[in-house]
Amino acid sequence: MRPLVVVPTYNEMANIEQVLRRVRVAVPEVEVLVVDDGSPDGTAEGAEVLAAELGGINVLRRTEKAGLGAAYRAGFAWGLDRGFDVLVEMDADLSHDPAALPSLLAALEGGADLVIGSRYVPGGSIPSWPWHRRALSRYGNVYARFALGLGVSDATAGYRAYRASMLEKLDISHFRSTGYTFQIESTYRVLGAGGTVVEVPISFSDRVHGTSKMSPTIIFEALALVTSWAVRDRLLARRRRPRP
Ligand SMILES: Nc1nc2c(ncn2[C@@H]2O[C@H](COP(=O)(O)OP(=O)(O)OP(=O)(O)O)[C@@H](O)[C@H]2O)c(=O)[nH]1
Ligand SMILES: [Mg+2]
Repeated sequence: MRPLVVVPTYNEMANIEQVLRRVRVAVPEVEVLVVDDGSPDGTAEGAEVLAAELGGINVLRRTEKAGLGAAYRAGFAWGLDRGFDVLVEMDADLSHDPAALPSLLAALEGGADLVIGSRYVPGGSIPSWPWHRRALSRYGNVYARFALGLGVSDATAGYRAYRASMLEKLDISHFRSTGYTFQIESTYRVLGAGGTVVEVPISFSDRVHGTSKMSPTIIFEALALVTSWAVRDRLLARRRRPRP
C-alpha cells in the first residue's frame, strides 16, 4: 500500500523538525504532506528546508487559518488526486508518536477502512493531561457515542489512517465541520457507509512546545453539529418510520 501522512500545521515551528525526522525513522519510505495555513512563525519555510534534506516531504501552503477540518479536506484531496491509497492524520505537536505509525498501517492492511489510534481502549493512555483536558475529551466522547450511537471508544482522536477508497466513497468535500469535529464526522460517515473501524491503542503525549489551538468555538461546533446529526438521523428518522 502507498500511504500519505498528512500533517496539518499552524505555528508549529518548534515541533516540525522533530516530527518529520521521527516519521522518517518510523517508516523510512513514507510520503508526507504538511498542510500549513500561513503560519506566521515560518512553519512552512521550516518544512521546506527539511523537505530538501529528507525527501518525500511536500508542503501545501494555504493562505489563512481555516480550521483543522478544512486543512484535512485539502490534504486528502491532494493525496487522492495523486493516487495514494492510505491517508494518515497526524498532529504536528508530537502528541502522536510517529513510532506508532506501523501499527496503524498494519491494522489497515488487515482490512479496516478506518484505523483510530485510540486513547480509550486497553493499552491506550494519556499520561500527562491536566484533569480539565481529560474531562473535556472524555465527556466529548461519551456525548458523541450516546448521541450518534457510535460504537467506538475514541471518536475524537486525531491519529488515524483511512483507506482512500472509503474517503472517495464518502465525498469528504461535502463534510460540514471546519474544526476538530472533522474526526467525529468522518467516524460517523465511515460507519454509516458500512465501513469497518478498528481501534489500536496509543499513548497520547501532551504538547511540550508551541500553543494549543483548541478554543470554545471548536467545542461549540462539535456540540452543535453532533446534536443536529443526532436529531436529524435518529430522532426525526424514527418519527418518520411507519408504525408496524
Ligand atoms: N493547517 C491547520 N492546522 C491546524 C489548524 N488548527 C490546528 N491545526 C493543527 O492541528 C494539530 C492539532 O492542533 P492542537 O492545537 O495541537 O490541538 P489539540 O491537539 O486538540 O490540543 P492540545 O492538546 O492543546 O495540543 C496541530 O498540528 C495544529 O498545528 C488550522 O486551522 N489549520
Ligand atoms: Mg495537540
